Amino acid sequence: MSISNLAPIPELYVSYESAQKLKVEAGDLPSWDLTPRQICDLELLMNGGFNPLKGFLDQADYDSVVERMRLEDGTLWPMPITLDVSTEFADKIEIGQDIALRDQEGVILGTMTVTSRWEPDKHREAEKVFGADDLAHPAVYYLHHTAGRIYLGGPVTGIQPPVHYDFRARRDTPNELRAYFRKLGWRRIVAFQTRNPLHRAHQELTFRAAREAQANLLIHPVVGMTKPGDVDHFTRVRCYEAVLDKYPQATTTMSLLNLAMRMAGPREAVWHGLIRKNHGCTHFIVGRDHAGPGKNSAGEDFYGPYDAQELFRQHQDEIGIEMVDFRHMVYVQERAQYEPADEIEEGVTVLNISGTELRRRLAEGLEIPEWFSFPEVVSELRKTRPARSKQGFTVFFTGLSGSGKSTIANAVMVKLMEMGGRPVTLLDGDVVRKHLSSELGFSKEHRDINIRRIGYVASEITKNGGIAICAPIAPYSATRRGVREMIEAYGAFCEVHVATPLEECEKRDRKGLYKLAREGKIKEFTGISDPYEAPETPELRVDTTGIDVDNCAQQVILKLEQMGLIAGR
Ligand code: PPS
Repeated sequence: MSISNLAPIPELYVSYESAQKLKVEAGDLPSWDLTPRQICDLELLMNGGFNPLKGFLDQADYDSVVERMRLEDGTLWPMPITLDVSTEFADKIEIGQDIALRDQEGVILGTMTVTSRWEPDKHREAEKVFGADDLAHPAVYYLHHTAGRIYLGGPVTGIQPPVHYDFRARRDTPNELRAYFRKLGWRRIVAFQTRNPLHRAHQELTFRAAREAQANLLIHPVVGMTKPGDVDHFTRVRCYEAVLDKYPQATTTMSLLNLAMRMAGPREAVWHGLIRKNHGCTHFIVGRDHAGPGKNSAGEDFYGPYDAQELFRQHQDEIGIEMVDFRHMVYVQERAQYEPADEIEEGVTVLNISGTELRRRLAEGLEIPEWFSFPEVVSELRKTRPARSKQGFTVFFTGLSGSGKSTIANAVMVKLMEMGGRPVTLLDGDVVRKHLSSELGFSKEHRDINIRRIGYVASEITKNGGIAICAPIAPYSATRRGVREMIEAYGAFCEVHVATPLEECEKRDRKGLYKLAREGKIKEFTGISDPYEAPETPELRVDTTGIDVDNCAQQVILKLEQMGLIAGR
């Protein structure tokens, strides 16, 4: 079992000539614009990374995968790979019809014969696949708020792989890796999956794994989609490249995997194993809390730290790849080396820096010791994650019309400009509606588009090191959360709920709109005839009743200082 035969595995691509013909014919088919996650899935379906799948799951396979981690024919497969679409699109599709699958520029990557169309029970999918129907789980959030309502399934015909302009030479299909291993005479290969930069503990772990398995090492980082908030893959790949020369060149290689992770812990580990088996590996490293999604909404871990190892062990023979399991690695000061936590005797000094602590040190510009990471890695990380007081950020005010959002936002803007150092942009509700969203009304759909536009602009400002101050009503929690995620990929997000009660806003009625709303002359008016979902855990809540603007603005500034966004004097 532990020797790889490295014969090519089946792909879903047709020949070059057929692809040219098919591309022209597919131009007339109903076409679906793939989401970023679907593009990742399709690439691995087409190149054999998801072998034995031949397309997006049909309903029978989906039900079976959700319920028992197996395709209908009994083959082990833990993750539903589904083509989620809008109801509108699904309504136009007949069973048996072919559809074109296009990337975001409109290039046709493949076609799919639709053999199945259904509305999934997403609550069941969340419970069974991710272990809880809890929106704190990124994949559950995605399922309910990003994925389309209807799933289509059927076999895929591959025309061409998605184009990547970045790190081209570092990306390999399963068959390219198999050919490479064959060429070098590698027959035992241990794969290391990662979505984080490599620090010294990871290096030790991979060295040990290669020794234990007497195998060559494949560093196989995920560059498709990882957990929201992770270090971006450009930075990570630069970090990997910086440490690669610390590995023996003759026995180690690195390849990038365009996988969209789901953070499904145990099920994800089994899935990762199958994917590595397809890439020609014989061994797979599973450490502590593999593909863990973090804490649930009750503040507890979704999965136990070694649940993934447990599930992998149960299915190891079927996966066809051997697990190299590791306990948590920690640094033993007396011996100046990393060792598995469970092998260390009492009385020695154990050092460890958690992911959260590392982020804190980077955010605050504090020292990161040499025993923890490589100077090259730390310097790359510092370039993309400058200290918080030098990063861009967004202050997002939300509250009823007339609650005082704009007034406080203006005061905060002026104070920040007085401090200097970073450019400040105010995206006020009224101003945005004039310049960015003039065609939009106040239906839920239009409000959401409006807020997402604001979020997009704010995220660009944040990414480029500026300060964005937003002050829309933003009445819906899910949309605000989406904006938060967009921004937190680049910098801090400070949500300020301007919680002035409705009665007070109505009493002020600065623009006379409440009166008109009460008279029914303005429809869908927030607080009167349209909902406002108050934030449950904003960074700050202020009520302007009986408090002057300056005081409220001061509270915001203090909050920003406390969050480390404004450097103290
Ligand atoms: S939203 O829900 O976030 O998209 O709203 P926003 O872009 O902030 O726009 C709110 C301003 O538009 C005026 N206005 C209304 N508000 C709420 N409901 C209805 N139906 C409506 N119609 C017009 C109102 O002046 C809001 O401004 P503010 O500054 O919040 O008072």
